[in-house]
Amino acid sequence: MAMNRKDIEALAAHLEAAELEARDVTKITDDHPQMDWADAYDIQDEIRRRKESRGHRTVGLKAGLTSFAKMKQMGVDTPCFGFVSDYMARAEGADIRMDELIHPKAEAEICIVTKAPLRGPGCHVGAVMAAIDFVLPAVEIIDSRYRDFKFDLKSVIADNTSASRFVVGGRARDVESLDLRTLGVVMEKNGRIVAMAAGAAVLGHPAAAVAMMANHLGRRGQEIPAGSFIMTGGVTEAIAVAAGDHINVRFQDLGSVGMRFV
Ligand code: OOG
Ligand code: MG
Repeated sequence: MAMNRKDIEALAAHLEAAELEARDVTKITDDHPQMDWADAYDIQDEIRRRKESRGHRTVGLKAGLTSFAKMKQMGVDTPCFGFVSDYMARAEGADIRMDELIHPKAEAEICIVTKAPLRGPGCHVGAVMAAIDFVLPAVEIIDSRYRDFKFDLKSVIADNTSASRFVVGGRARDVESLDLRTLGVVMEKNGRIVAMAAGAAVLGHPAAAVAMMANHLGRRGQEIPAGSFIMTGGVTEAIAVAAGDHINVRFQDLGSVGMRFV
């Protein structure tokens, strides 16, 4: 840890205010170049503590930058992990208000819900598969608090991996009836296909993102509890949206997830 508790708390307050007031800020490593990985996750944990202390529930975990398309788009080479809160959830088909957001982008995500706890180190795809209760599709709306959506990995981790809104839709399926690697995803904006991929785009297998998350949390003395909703990361690059846009994502065997931006 390179930063003291006071700086961690101040940066968490700074980034959370930017989120809640929908305004951008400069990336925090510009002013705090000494910040290390533990500091970045400590800032994120402090944002989570702040939200929970105001009564918001943490309703899911997310892996980010797990597909090559996303890593390439954002210029990073390592996945990151964050969380989503109750107030970020929107219903399938909902209107998503642009005036609450800065510069949102939509991404298609294969999600799982666990039925057993997962704890690293040593968590692997097999252990994750055994712990999956069911699989379901979602669209995540990310909204980096950083100017022009430009950041480095430490800054985006501190900013809770750009978490902003998410929509779970489609239908839940048993993992036994799916091949998560070949599961096709077609993303449409205003009726036109804008991106497509298969589940293997996520670290070769979406369950690998969950194993990586369990190993990451294990290093911080935490685990993935049973009953966790987990987004495994965008399968394609994220797509910028504006008021009036409609996003619809078709997931093979899992139905579709749509929303409109207003
Ligand atoms: C970081 C969050 C990435 C994903 O699914 O890759 C993410 C970002 O790109 O702003 O949620
Ligand atoms: Mg995501």
